[in-house]
Parts: sequence; structure tokens; C-alpha cells
Amino acid sequence: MSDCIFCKIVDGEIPANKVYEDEHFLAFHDIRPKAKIHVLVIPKKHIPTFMDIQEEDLTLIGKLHQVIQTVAKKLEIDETGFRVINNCKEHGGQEVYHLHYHVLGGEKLPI
Ligand code: IU
Repeated sequence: MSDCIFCKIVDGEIPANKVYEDEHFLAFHDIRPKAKIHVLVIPKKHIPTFMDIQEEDLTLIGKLHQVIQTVAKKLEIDETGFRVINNCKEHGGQEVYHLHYHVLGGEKLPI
């Protein structure tokens, strides 16, 4: 998607503070962190929203969970814990229409 900001980050057109990258996924620090640690984990494939995940994407989405585990270990929040959030569409507060999961931690988060 040529006008997608996260696709541009994937393509290296826009810089990001990367935490993890492999063939199918990228994780980078959120530019407006809402916790001491706030990382976004995305599939490189352009899937606009949670509701656009298709049957064919389920293996990818499963692996994304493994990537979150890897990121949590790398940032040393795997033992203390963290929160994973997806904002879906307008009422969910989604700003960027490229599937992403917020990983928040590094401190005790408010309920
Ligand atoms: P949301 O779930 O779509 O609302 O979250 C989008 C997030 O992407 C939000 O927390 C932004 O701060 C973050 N972000 C970013 O890290 N880098 C960018 O270039 C842009 C948004 I645009």
C-alpha cells in the first residue's frame, strides 16, 4: 500500500526505532509512548484491520504471538508482564490502518 505509513516503515522509506525484524514481521518503538515501554508489532503484509484477518493469515497471526514473546524477552518485560492491545477501526481508536499490536510494559499499568 503506497500511502500506508507502516508499509513505508517496512520498506525503509521512513525510519523507525526497530526492536525486531524478520522476513514477515517488524517491531518498533511507538513514537508517542503511552508507557515506559511501548512497542508496535506488525506483520509486513498489509492487513488493514483486525477484521481483515483472513483464514489464510492465521498461521501468520499465530507466529505474531511468538514475535511478541521474542520482543518481550528482548526488552526484559517477559517476567514482569505486559499488555497487548489492538485498536480496531473508528470506535476502537485506530489511527493507522495497517494491523498492529501495541505491547505496553516496563511498569505497572493502570487498569
Ligand atoms: P492506533 O492503534 O492505530 O491508534 O495506533 C497507532 C500508533 O502508531 C500510535 O500509538 C502512534 O503513536 C504510532 N505511530 C508511530 O509509532 N509512528 C508513526 O509514524 C505513526 C504512528 I503516523
